[in-house]
Amino acid sequence: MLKALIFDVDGTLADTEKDGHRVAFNAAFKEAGLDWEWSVELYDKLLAVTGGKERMNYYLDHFNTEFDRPENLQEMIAALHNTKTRHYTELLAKGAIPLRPGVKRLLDEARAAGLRLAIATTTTPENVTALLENTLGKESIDWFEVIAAGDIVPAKKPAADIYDWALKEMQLDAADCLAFEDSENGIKSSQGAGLKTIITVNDYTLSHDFSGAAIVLDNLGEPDQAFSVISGDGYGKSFVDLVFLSQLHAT
Ligand code: XBP
Ligand code: MG
Repeated sequence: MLKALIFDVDGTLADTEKDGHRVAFNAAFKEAGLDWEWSVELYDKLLAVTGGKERMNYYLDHFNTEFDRPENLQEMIAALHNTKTRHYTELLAKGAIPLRPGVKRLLDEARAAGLRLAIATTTTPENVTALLENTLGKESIDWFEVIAAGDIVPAKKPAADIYDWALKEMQLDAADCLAFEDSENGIKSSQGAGLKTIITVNDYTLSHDFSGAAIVLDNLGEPDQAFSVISGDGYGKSFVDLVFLSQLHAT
């Protein structure tokens, strides 16, 4: 029986990477007097690694090997990450990033039907709160029974740990839930936890491998704005609602 929906945040609830996280990283680098600049193209490559601190390390290891590393590199990265979080949450407070099509409608429908809701993301908890507050209002934080985020588990996506953690907190079997993701690292994580997964792609994840997804869509769709099916059976539907999710879940 379908009892709960578990959502990724970045790329799934909102298109946060290109105009949100990337911009905030660059602002943090500038503020620290660094000449690091993450272009849209470079950021595509850096998205291979989830988590902001992990992404900065990956950048230095593979794209800026000539950087003269200080002895306390991890402290420096942690400080940069704090500054980045400040810039990111400020961007969200300005309303810079809207929710993706169908997200609010589906959350409303799920709540009205008594489905349980959770979040499983690699992003920092403050970022989740800021996104929810600035798009759905302060009270929306409480719509989610569990917000599994950031460093709560040591191994970030593609490891299954964050989904395993959320399922354990909710005392639910993976078979009674559906996950919503936008990326290859995301679906590896959700499928690793045994979750059937619905994918909504974005510009950065269009070419990812989504083998095994319940369905791959361009977005969740709205009654007046049909989704496009990229792969899978859309059952003749034009937007994702609970009837459609029940069909996907049962198949
Ligand atoms: C999201 C991420 C995050 C954000 C930055 O991955 O990779 O790292 O880019 O967040 P997913 P922090 O959507 O698969 O969870 O800087 O707060 O770590
Ligand atoms: Mg994502």
